[in-house]
Amino acid sequence: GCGGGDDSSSGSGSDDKIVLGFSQVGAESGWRTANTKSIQDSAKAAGIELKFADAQGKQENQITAIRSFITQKVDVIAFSPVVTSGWDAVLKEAKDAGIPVILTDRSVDSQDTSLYVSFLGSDFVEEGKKAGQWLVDQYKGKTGTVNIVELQGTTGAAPAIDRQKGFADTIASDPNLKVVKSQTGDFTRAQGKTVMETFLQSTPKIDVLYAHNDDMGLGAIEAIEAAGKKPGTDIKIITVDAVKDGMTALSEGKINYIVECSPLLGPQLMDIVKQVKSGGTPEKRILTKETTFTQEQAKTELPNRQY
Ligand code: GZL
Repeated sequence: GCGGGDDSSSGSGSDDKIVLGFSQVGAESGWRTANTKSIQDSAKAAGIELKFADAQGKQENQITAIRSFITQKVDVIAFSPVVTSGWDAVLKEAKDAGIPVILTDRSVDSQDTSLYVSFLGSDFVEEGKKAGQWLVDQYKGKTGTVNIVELQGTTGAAPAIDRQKGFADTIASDPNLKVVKSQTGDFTRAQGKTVMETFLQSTPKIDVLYAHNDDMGLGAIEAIEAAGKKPGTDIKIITVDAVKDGMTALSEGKINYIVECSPLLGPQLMDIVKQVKSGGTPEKRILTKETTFTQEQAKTELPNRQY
């Protein structure tokens, strides 16, 4: 609009530029880096002023950032909640301040769903099911126990909770498939390697690794090779994300199957922001499109990967 806005109006002077406050989890993985780039590039392309805060993986930093956005009277707040619980108070403050909130990537366990206008992100239970189904198919008709170790994502994070659930529910159909160890590697390469080292020391026979993201899988590959075993052959590996490094390992036969989880949420997020600002009502739950990749598919797909 022209002229007139009072001096407390948000934005950079002109009061018709939308100001979006975004609180990001951190920079723990290749997926997160790509997600941040998608949000920053899309805001620029959409002419939306982005106030971006990196929480270094700490919930209290996200809460502080959201409170700061409220004080600055941004037009819209969006964030990727590092864990599912503990958000009701700050989301109520945003609601009371009349600032709409959009969840991206990860969800919250708030019972009051009026605390956010929309949740844009993957179905992590579905991702876990896809991972589990591939394993069930691999071992169909075979006998003998299959020892699975699992590298969980960040404790309390929606993708960690849901990927574990979807996988467990699906492999339950084959009593030979057993998760013998399951521990968090916090979605990072470094911790994936460290935890895999302890799995290798404590578990004589490991047949399969299920890692909740590529980065932990890639760290585990380093540990597996250091132990003189062949990743993808001695130990089958399933991961989630399909970032470039993961897809490269898949094409090299070090990973056996990757369930894609798209980080490219920026364009859809900006559409939702504009819709909300123009008085529209976005879908409450917006799913991202994603697929799965085998070793064969990785070879052809790799050149197309944007992240
Ligand atoms: C999933 C996202 C997860 C990725 C990890 O949407 O929250 O967090 O799978 C990232 O790579 O760290």
